[in-house]
Amino acid sequence: MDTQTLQRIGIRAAYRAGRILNDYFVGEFKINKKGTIDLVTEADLASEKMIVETLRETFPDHGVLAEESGASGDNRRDQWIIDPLDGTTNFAHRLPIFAVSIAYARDDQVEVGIVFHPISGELFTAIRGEGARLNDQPIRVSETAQVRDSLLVTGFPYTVATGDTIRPMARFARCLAAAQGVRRLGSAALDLCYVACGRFDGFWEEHLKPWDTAAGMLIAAEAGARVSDFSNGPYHIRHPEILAANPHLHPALVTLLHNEDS
Ligand code: 2AM
Ligand code: CA
Ligand code: CA
Ligand code: CA
Repeated sequence: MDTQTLQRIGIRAAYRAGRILNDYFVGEFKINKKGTIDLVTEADLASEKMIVETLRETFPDHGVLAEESGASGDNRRDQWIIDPLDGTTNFAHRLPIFAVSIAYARDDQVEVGIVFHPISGELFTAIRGEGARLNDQPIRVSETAQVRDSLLVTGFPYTVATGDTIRPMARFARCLAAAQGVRRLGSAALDLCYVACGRFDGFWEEHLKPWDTAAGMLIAAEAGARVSDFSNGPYHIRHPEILAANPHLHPALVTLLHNEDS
């Protein structure tokens, strides 16, 4: 199966899901709790169903790893990694910062990444080795070279409610003190895409899942970002830490994040 076809069908699924999310966003939807602060809405479920059905029309034998339904199909060679609604907390509060994230991985290597922000119509795509695009135009990371001039973005780990707060907060404080500014949008997929197109200069977060980062990290990497863990080790979608930044800033951000006492 050629990557163009994989991308085309993935985009079809993202557009169909995006239409569903936009409709729910201005209408009524039920919200359920998966944990104390972890939400799932009817929109997450409807979006995921549409994505999986659309992919299965063309790729009935491919495996699926999706946030709400987990892993299905025993094909690990060809796998779709899906977040049907990245930014559910925003969505539930009617804050228009959420996305659909769809990645195709072969033998656990992400080959195609698609992130769609249905409110704006912005579609971010990448094919491994072929660069990244926003609405079909090539995109690049920023050229910002000094941390002092950089706008960074992060997410707070959800373990903050129950577990380790000291180290994540120390990292946050160090970056906040060093940067021009730090933002917290609530959608890891969009954070990575906004690094890819240079709106942000760097992004870090921990405790993310494969469906949060699979598409966005390929888009960022193909736009020229360096993607690693906090100690400049290799990043993989099952790794708990991710740092993505333009190559000028990446070493300085590793120093800020990977501090002796963190
Ligand atoms: P979600 O909206 O798809 O759940 C924001 O920091 C990132 O963390 C988002 O990508 C968000 O994805 C994810 N996230 C939100 N709530 C979470 C939770 N309770 N546990 C783990 N990840 C969560
Ligand atoms: Ca997510
Ligand atoms: Ca989600
Ligand atoms: Ca979720």
